[in-house]
Amino acid sequence: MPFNQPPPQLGNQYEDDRALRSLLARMLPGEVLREVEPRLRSLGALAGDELYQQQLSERLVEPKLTQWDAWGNRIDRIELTPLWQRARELSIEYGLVATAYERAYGLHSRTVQFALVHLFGPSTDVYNCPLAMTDGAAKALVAAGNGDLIERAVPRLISRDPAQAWTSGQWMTESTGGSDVGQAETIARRGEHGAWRLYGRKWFTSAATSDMALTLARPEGNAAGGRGLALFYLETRDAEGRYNGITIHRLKDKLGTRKVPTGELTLDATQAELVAGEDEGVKHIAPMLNITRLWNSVSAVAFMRRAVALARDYARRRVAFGAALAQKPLHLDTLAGLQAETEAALHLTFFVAELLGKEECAALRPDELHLLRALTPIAKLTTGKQVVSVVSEAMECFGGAGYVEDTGLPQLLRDAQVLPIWEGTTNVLALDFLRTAAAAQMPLRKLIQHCCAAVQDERLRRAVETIQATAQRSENWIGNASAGGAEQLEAGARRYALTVGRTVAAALLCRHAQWSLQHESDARAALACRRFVANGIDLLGNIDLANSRALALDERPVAFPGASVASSAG
Ligand code: MFK
Repeated sequence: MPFNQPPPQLGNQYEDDRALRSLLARMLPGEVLREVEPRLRSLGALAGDELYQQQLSERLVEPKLTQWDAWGNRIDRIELTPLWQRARELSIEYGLVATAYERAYGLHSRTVQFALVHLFGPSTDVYNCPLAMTDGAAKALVAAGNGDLIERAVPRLISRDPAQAWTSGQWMTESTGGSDVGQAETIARRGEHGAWRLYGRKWFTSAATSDMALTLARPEGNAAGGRGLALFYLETRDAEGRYNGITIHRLKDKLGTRKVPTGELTLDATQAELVAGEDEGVKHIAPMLNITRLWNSVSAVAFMRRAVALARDYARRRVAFGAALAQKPLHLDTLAGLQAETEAALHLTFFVAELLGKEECAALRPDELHLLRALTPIAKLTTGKQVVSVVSEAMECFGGAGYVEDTGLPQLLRDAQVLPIWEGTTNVLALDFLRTAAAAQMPLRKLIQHCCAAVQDERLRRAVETIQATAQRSENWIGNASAGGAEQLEAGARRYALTVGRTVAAALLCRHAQWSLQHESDARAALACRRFVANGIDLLGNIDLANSRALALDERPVAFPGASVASSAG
């Protein structure tokens, strides 16, 4: 018999996730946890078995766009993969969007929702994408206070009835770009009886199969830029099922998220309704962006968790150089670093989810509101960077097998790679964080102090000292950079934002570690905290824009000062 390597296997993805279960045990009141655990357990079982197997067996199946029928009629029919069809049913049954709006668990509803999403995501081929936008659309419509649209669309977006439930698209990106949305070229014209019609090309529409979409367009005569755009609501089909002036040209040929039917489409006299006034569209769509950004963070954590679960299982099975990988010191050190990154990301993300849940129950203090605004982009950009590096490293834990398509492992890396890109790239979000940094500085300082003060265990003292020192360095940096001018501030924004993200994540993990030592007699979160801090949380370094320009553009530097060459961060 030739030697065959054993494939990795997954167990119940709730029961096996010690870090998630410990977090929920601290965050949720006992009666809430008791009520939701059967659902978490059953979704965890599906995710680790049936859905995962279906995912592997459908590896090569992709959504299909058929533009014409046999008789020459333009139909633009998109067929979803079978797993996506199953994911739709399950998302409705498990209330992956509904849970947040039903508020059955009061201010803990978001925590419960995102625990479900965390289990569901990695086994459903990025069906999180339409769910995130559906949640975001409900949030934006409610925030805009448009009674008609709230009545018409929100009950469908949050429905638990498959016959009623809708998903929404978020159609922002045009060929002018996905970041500087203010350049959008879609025009809105008011027709007879004051009805609006849209004309333009949307270049990256996920997912093109949605029942409705929120989109940006410029009412004719409005000023250029983001403020001249208005936020519109449209339904993709009329009562007879015909497209509402929408032509789908093709599905995007993407590196990953290949099961997501992302379309390029044209709007031609598409009927639409204003959501909230005739301008300030970017501002009105921001509540949607903040929700999708949090979904992005949860998806990043979930992908990390999946990659580590597979690599851990494999380490116990795979024998090389005379022993299982799980016995090899260097392999253990590698896996430990990945687990620590995953746990820190989990605590950062679910802290934001907890703040959101409180905000929706009017239970947030004003300083926490600033935290929610600031930590939403911070969690997204921090976890977006972590997930690519963790999943890539986890692939390496399989050696060549991790690089082979029919193991299903490469898809994980390709899908993870979208997370730092869509919903605001790392740099765009770092700049978004800067908008909020002044108001958030004091609340962030208080949060870190509060977390550190909760830690009494001596074994965590050095980690706490590093967290406090890094937080102080960040404050010094932003103070100096603000005084140094706009260019200096912008040049360091990414390093600053990532340092804040990693510092807050470490502080939250440390606080949880103390709780877990006391209430669960479990030192694993403490080990994760120490390891995460040792992985490095300070990415500030010295920033010298002139040197960066010389390096970035490969030009001879005007000067070659010593200090910036000694920069400590990469
Ligand atoms: C698993 C999860 C999956 C999710 C799947 C989704 C798939 C969809 C694929 C996509 O659509 S990807 C494209 C996503 N595009 C983005 O995320 C846009 C990225 N760019 C930004 O976020 C820019 O910062 C932004 C477009 C918002 C900048 O535009 P502007 O026109 O320069 O806006 P400006 O002037 O900075 O802000 C206008 C107002 O909005 C300001 O308020 P005020 O008028 O009161 O000053 C801002 O404070 C406010 N604002 C902007 N961003 C905000 C916000 N308010 C709250 N939260 C925010 N995030």
